[in-house]
Amino acid sequence: YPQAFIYDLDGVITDTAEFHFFAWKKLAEELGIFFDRQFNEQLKGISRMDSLDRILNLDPSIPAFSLEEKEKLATRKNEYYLELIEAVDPSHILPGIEALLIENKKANLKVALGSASKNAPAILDKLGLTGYFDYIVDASKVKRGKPDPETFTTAADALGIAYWDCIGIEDAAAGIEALNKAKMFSVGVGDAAHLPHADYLVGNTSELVFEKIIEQYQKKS
Ligand code: G16
Ligand code: MG
Repeated sequence: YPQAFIYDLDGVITDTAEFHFFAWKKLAEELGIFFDRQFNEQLKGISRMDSLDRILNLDPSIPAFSLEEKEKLATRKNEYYLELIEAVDPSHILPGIEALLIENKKANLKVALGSASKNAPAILDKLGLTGYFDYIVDASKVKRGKPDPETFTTAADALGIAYWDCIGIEDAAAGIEALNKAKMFSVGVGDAAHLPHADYLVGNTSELVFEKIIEQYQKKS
């Protein structure tokens, strides 16, 4: 039987992925760089600086920025992002998520957050979900972001739970890769084209049903 559930934040607990997209798009357009939703899939779960690098790489004619300039650009994106998330409240919790958290607690399982976002603790607070979490991993706690497994192994280590006793839920390819590398059971939210390596895949968060996830986990182990 599993011992812990580790949740990704953006795209799993709430749809801040959409706000990241708008904030990056605004910054990119100011630099004369244009990108679409398909490219945006590559930014999901990726750290702020790595996301900026990927966007700047889209246009070979963009001059090389110094680290200081890049930090300014990343800060500007975060300012746009903070404006957009100001309105986040409990109505922004994705369907099925709070019910799943309640089931986790009923089953006496540990619950952790494994997010690449520096804003993760503030967003959990705005959603009113902080009380469910035994441990929160955000960008400040890890050296190597997803797809490196460190985000998830840091959470399991803090909880004192073996990696194979953990179930992780992710909407990003980089996150599924991180979970698989950590030898955790990976639950993907999205479509098979983006998340071909998930151990168990659901189309959206309302399909995240506790018993079904446990059943799939037990089939694999
Ligand atoms: C999230 C998003 C990424 C974002 C990253 C860093 O990760 O998916 O798009 O770039 O956090 O966010 P911030 O700029 O707030 O530090 P996750 O892991 O919660 O999906
Ligand atoms: Mg995500």
